[in-house]
Amino acid sequence: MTGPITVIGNPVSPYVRKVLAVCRMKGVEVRIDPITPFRGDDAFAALSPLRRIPVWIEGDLTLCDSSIIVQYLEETRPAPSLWPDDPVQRARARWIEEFADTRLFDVLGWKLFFQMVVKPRTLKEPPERALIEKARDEEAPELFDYLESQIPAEGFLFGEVSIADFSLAPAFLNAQVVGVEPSADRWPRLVAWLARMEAETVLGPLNDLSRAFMTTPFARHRELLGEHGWAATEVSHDAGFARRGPMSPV
Ligand SMILES: N[C@@H](CCC(=O)N[C@@H](CS)C(=O)NCC(=O)O)C(=O)O
Repeated sequence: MTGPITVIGNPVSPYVRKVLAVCRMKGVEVRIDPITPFRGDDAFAALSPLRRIPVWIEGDLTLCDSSIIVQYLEETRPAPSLWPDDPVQRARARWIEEFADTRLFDVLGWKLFFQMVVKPRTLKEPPERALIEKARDEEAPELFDYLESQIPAEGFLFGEVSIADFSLAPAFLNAQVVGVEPSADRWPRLVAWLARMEAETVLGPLNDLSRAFMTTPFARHRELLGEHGWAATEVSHDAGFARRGPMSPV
C-alpha cells in the first residue's frame, strides 16, 4: 500500500503509545491526528464505530484496536520482530498483551485516570470516589503482585524488548499522574523494569510526549507533535466539544 499512513489518537492513551512504539521500533513513518476520542467528530465515528483510539488508516485500509494494528504491523513489516520466536513464549506474550489491554487498563486507565482526569477535565463530570479508592487500595496492588511474579530481575519480559513490554508499561504513566505507582519496597522488579522501559526503550520519549500533552492546552497539541519528532495530519477529526462513546464506562 502506498501513501501516508495516519494514526488517529492522542498519545496520552496507552493504546496509542503501544502502536507508536511499534512504529518507532519498525521504522514506520506515520502522521498523527492527536484527538481525544471523546472529542471525535462524525467522520471519526464512521472510522471508529466504538469511538475509540487508536485508528490506523493506510490507503483503503482502516483498522481499529491497538492489538489488531500491531499484529498487522508485525505481519507487513516483520523486522525487527516484536514477538518471541518460541511458540510457548509467543503465547505468553499474547496473554500479557491481553491482560494489559483489559484488566490493567480497566484499573489504571478507566478506574483511576478516567475518573480523576478525563471525567472532571474533559467531560465536566464528578469522579466516583468509591471506585477510585477500591482501585487504588485493592485492585492495583493485586495487579502489581501478579506482574512482580512475571517480570525478570534483568532485561525485559522475554529477554529482548517485545510487544508484551510495550503493552504493559504505558498505562503506568496514566496511573502515576494521578498519584498511583508501585513502591520499590514491595514491587522491586516491577519498578526496576518500568525504569528500564523509560531509560532504554522508545517508550521513554513517547512518555515525554504524553506528559507534554497532559500539561499543555489542547490547541497546542498538534505543534507539540513536531517538537517531539512526530508529524501531524493536515486534517483533524476534533469536533470541538466532548461526548461519550458507546463503550465509555458510566
Ligand atoms: N481495545 C482497544 C481499546 C482502546 C481504548 O479503549 N481507547 C480509549 C482511550 S485510552 C478510548 O478510545 N476510549 C474512548 C471510549 O471508550 O469512549 C485497543 O486496544 O485499541
